[in-house]
Amino acid sequence: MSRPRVFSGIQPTADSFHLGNYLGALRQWVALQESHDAFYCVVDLHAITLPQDPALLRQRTRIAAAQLLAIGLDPDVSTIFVQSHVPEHAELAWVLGCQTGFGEASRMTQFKDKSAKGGAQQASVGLFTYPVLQAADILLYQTDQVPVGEDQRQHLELSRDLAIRFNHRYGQTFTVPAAYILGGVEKITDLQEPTAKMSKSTSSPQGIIDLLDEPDAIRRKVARAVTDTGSGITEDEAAKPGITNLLRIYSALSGTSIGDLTGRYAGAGYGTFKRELAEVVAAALGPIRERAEKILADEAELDRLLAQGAGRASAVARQTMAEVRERVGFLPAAAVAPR
Ligand code: ATP
Ligand code: LTN
Repeated sequence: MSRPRVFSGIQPTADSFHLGNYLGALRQWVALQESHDAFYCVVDLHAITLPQDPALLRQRTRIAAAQLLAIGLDPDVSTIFVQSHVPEHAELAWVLGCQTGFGEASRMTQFKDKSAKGGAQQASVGLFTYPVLQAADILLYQTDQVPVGEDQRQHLELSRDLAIRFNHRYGQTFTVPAAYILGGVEKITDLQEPTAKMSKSTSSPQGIIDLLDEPDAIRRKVARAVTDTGSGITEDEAAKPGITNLLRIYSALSGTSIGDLTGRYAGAGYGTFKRELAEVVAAALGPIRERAEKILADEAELDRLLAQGAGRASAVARQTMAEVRERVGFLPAAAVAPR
């Protein structure tokens, strides 16, 4: 029996992924490649929905891909590629956009949040249709499951609705994807503002631990993490959001349960706990940073691996798109006659 297919994507919009991305999503991508036929995509088309710098985008696309490899995704096992290398994403997004209601797209909460930040009138049409492009990503590959965080549930629902609608209007064409909401995955919060999620667009640099941070930066950030009044290292999201977040990070990276950690640190001060946590984080991220640096030092090899991924992705995407063209009624282009 063939393995179920998973597809997921991540935007190349920062100089490094952060601990929230890693524990909330990317680490599960690695686990899934063993049991699934996995497609993982650096979604650079999505990254231009907000104002951006071209040289930076190119650089961040390579950095994103290098980190995917550095965390343990195997390019011979998973298909790892860059979205813009497979033009069918944009092509299918157009067709799906024509099946999407204006009101339906207007209800997407991520658009409301992101457009509100810059003033709704400044937001691009691309930001508005972002979830339609995401649906195209997923449906192109006849995806069974989409591993994403809870924040992406609404976009997943739209992808499902579009698949069902298209199949109904034009005949069975797309697999209807299921959300694979990552269970047991904690939301990692901002070290400086422990009630807000750790986020590359809203957290301050001191609030984020980057996957590519040097050990000294990690030690400094953990040492300065906001803790709660009083003492005691216990899990209590409402009363002790700071310590609770640090406990979750410690547990996720060490594999020790929170119960065992609170037992071990009963009576210990915040200082001791943070010093030991910093070493756990530094030890977990060090090898990832070193591998990413090595991969980035050989751009030609990285680009070759991405071309290999794009080749594999294209083979599937072309097939789906050929079917879509026929279903929709586009006239096949005659082969160009030799001169
Ligand atoms: P932004 O806040 O700028 O939108 P982000 O930092 O939240 O960006 P995304 O690119 O939106 O990062 O997220 C990539 C993946 O990482 C998503 O699947 C998301 O669910 C997950 N993720 C992001 N932040 C966290 C977090 N703080 N805790 C757990 N998972 C997270
Ligand atoms: N919107 C997603 C990134 C993303 C994605 C996808 C995730 C783009 N295309 C397809 C899963 C499947 C995010 O912000 N995390």
